[in-house]
Amino acid sequence: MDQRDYINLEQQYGAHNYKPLDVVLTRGEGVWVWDVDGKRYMDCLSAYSAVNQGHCHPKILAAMIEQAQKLTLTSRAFRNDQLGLFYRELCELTNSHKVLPMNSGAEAVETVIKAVRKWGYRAKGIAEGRAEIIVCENNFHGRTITIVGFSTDPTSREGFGPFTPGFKIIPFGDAEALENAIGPNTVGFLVEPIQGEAGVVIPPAGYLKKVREICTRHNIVLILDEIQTGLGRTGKLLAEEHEGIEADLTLVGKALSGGFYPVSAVLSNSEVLGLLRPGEHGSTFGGNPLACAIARTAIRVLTEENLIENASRMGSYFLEGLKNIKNPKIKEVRGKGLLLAVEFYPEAGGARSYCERLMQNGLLCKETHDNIIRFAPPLVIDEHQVDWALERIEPVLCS
Ligand code: IF1
Repeated sequence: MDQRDYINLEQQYGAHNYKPLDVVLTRGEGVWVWDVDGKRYMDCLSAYSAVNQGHCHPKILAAMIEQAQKLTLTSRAFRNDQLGLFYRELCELTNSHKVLPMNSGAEAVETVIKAVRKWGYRAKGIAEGRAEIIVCENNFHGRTITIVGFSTDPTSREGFGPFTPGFKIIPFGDAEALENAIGPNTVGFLVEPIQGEAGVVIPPAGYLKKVREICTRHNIVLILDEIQTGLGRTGKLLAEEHEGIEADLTLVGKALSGGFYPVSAVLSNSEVLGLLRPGEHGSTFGGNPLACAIARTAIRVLTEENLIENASRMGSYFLEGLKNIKNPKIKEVRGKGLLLAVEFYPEAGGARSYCERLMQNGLLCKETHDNIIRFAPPLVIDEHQVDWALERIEPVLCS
């Protein structure tokens, strides 16, 4: 079979809920992926920051194989010898007190919505059924009905109603808007430290610090969705560290498994998770021994291989190189660590066409919101590879 045959199979039998680039990948290693014709590309998306450790990291693979030959799934009806170790290692890494393990990022978000509502009723004394959670415009927290119900992106929500009540939407980056939106039934504020899907939107300096103070003063649970920004992507273990704050609840996923398995978690620095009682929440695969063994190695690789510090250094180097590309069609180049974006003016004709041409030059990138290209390679990237990328990005972005 050739590329077209694979594409035709997807077109014929698959729902068309994506519009992928027409590249059929068959192998990945580090920052590189290869298509079925043997052409090599640099992955500048990292599966939306799920392969921060690089494709098919050998240590995580070895951990997966070893565990898969022993025990993969017990359900939480019984205990297993990986879960407690995963809890301890993740809590020590993130300075958390409690963990609730799930599978997808959206499940972690749904979990935190349930937990913070329960906290509102049991600890804050809010009337049952009246809890309110504040979110931001242009948020992306997943694709479930509850989550898209508080999205401001028409593509994410049109045609999927009716939606879950109990959410209030405010502008991102505006701490005063948060202060003004808080009411007697507000239980939490859910926000991405940097809005990924919105196009790597970085809030004004000091925003998260102000948000932390406001939530503390009003006894509101601060929930940071670090599913994309966390685990080294922005040059810190968690993006909250850029502002020196600690969320009450933090969501992680994606790179928590290094791209080998769906693993997500709610991390708690407060009493909130302690309010959940047996039988009130769970999932078949949540906290399974295979997921835990994989995640334990995935987080160990981040620290043992200094990937967080590398993301900071290589991110600054990559950002500087992108900023040196001069083209009047470019509106802004921005980023934090290895979460970078180039935004074009609308008259440039749309970011998709640039992604198509970048693919011809050996780079796989993804446009977001029409005029923005995200550059987010695996955190293992080295200086030569950044140079390799910039040499191929420059002629395309200058055209
Ligand atoms: C798709 C976007 C990125 C996330 C944040 C929760 C989740 C995500 C900050 C949910 C997931 C993924 C979903 C994936 C593409 C990708 C994405 F384009 F959709 F918006 F990264 F920006 N919080 N983001 O970024 O985690 O349930 O997917 O494990 O839907 O195609 P999930």
